[in-house]
Amino acid sequence: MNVHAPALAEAHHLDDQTSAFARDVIGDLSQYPKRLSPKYFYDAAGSELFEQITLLPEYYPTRTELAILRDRCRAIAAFIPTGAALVEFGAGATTKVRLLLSECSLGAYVPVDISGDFLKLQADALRADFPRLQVLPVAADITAPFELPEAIGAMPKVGFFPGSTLGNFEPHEAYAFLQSARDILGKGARMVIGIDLEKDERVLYDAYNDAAGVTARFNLNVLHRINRELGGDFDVGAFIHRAIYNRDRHRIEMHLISKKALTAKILGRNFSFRPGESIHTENSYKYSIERFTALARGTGWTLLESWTDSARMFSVHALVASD
Ligand code: AVI
Repeated sequence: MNVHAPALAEAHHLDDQTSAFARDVIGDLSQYPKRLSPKYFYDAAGSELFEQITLLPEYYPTRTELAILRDRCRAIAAFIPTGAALVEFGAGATTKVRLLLSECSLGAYVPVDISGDFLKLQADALRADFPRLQVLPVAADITAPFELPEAIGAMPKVGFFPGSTLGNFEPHEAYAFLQSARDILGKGARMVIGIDLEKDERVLYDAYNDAAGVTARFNLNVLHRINRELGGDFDVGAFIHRAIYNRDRHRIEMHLISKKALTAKILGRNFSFRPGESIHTENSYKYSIERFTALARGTGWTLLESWTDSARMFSVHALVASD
């Protein structure tokens, strides 16, 4: 379907961000199979649900990565040159970077995130705890090129991309992101990146099908968000959360499945669902260290060192831009 964003925005008095959301939702629900982009999970309610996910007993990635960063912070800090600018892509909560800050002598910390308000709050909290640290937030979409602050021009640059967010990118998007990060950081750049690893399928399944149902609420929240922000009339109770491991494609897939035949109206358009029909809402790719190394190499990065936990659940990698 051809979606004319300006006309849509004007007719419904939408601001820029909401009209981009409207355009993507209408376009993606007009496809077959239907889909929605995982970037729309993270409104205030979705971000709060994601914070709850990171604390779930079944969701191992966050606590495992934190343990690696805590246990290996000396070695990771040794990889970050003194006086470097640490550029965090998609800076959420600052828990992870704080582990590095206490070990490194940085010239500046540059958190980059699309949510300017959230970024400002995080930056103020960091300045209060690390008064000598120069914190220079940049409000930008990390999947598109952006400018770094002039003040860090002369400093060595180190990218920081924890959380295995790269796993939510399609392989071609992951490739483009790594290439673009290298261009943004420039010659001699370094990067510290967290990547979730392939493992026992049961462990993966449970991590995305928690017993308390928080991941289900996180997934369903995107329909509530469409109702809230786009005046949609989704019968959210008629959908169920489904997460499966797709072994051939090395990814967890999240879907919302319609329990019955129904129609949802969004901005004057009707979307019909058959019983059992899916909206594919997220992929979370799991890598082997070999496959990640090959991806990094193909995008102009050389792997210098990898750190994992003893069960090899999660990995953190030190990359250097190849000349
Ligand atoms: C943010 N991202 C790395 C999470 C993941 O595991 O793919 C998002 C998530 N989806 C369901 N649970 C967590």
